[in-house]
Amino acid sequence: MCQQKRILAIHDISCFGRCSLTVALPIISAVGIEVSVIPTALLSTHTGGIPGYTYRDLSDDMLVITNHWQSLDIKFDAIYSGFLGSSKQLDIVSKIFDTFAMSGQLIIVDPVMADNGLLYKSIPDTFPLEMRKLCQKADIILPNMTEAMLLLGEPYQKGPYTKRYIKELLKRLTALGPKQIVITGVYFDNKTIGAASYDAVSDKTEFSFSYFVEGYYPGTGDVFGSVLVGSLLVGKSLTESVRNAVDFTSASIVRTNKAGTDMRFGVHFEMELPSLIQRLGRNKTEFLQTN
Ligand code: PXL
Repeated sequence: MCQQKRILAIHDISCFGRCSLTVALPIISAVGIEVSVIPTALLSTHTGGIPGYTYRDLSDDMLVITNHWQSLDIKFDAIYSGFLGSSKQLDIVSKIFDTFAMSGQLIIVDPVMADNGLLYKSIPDTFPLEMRKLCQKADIILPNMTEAMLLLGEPYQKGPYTKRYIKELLKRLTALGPKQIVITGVYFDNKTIGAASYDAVSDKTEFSFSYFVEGYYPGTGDVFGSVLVGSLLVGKSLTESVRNAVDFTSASIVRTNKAGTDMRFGVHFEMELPSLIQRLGRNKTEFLQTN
């Protein structure tokens, strides 16, 4: 039997502001992958600079959903986790990984917890240490520079960085367990910014950059992660996938910057979807997996 590739996305729903599930769903679906979701929390907006957001923890629903799916014998080719509402949810996600584990499956953990040297408002100080344990179960982790330092338990340093510093950082992060590391927010000068990736099996480090645009755009980590995950699932290499994710995220930021809209409301990624589909969607049979 042929079955479409299926991913489980475990993130919050920020009802307004274009991040987490409201970007993961459209982006990954656009490239032909079936997306199932387990929402971790329901917020009126994300927590990145919009005051007065509401927050409902959905921990109790997470395992109930999992149990029902287990009874249906549902399988996932990949699991992609992002923003988690509490330390308790780290254990729940860990259990979800165990429940749906199967060979050949890709586990991607985006250790969403901080940016620009600071923990997000709703994240407790003890969280990074516990996030390290979840990362042990991942094949790939996607920290930004702040999250990378938190995972290593070291102080955050502002850039510009050197190639040597980033290469060492990538290698040291593989000591946590994952064989592939992608760090975002890497820059060697003030004109370009992008991502660095490392594959411990091939011992290969790659960099991918685009032009720097002034400003802080919440949700771009989720846009980046969703394109990366979609690209990997349609069969592209890690290097190609990082390139696709950098290009898509950068084009979305440029579009938003040109439009001049409130940066807190997220990036205009929607009009970039057709070019992503063209880039990834040529050979539809690639997305099918034979059970
Ligand atoms: O984009 C990361 C993210 C996801 N979910 C929520 C957030 C943030 C970043 O601020 O607040 C709720």
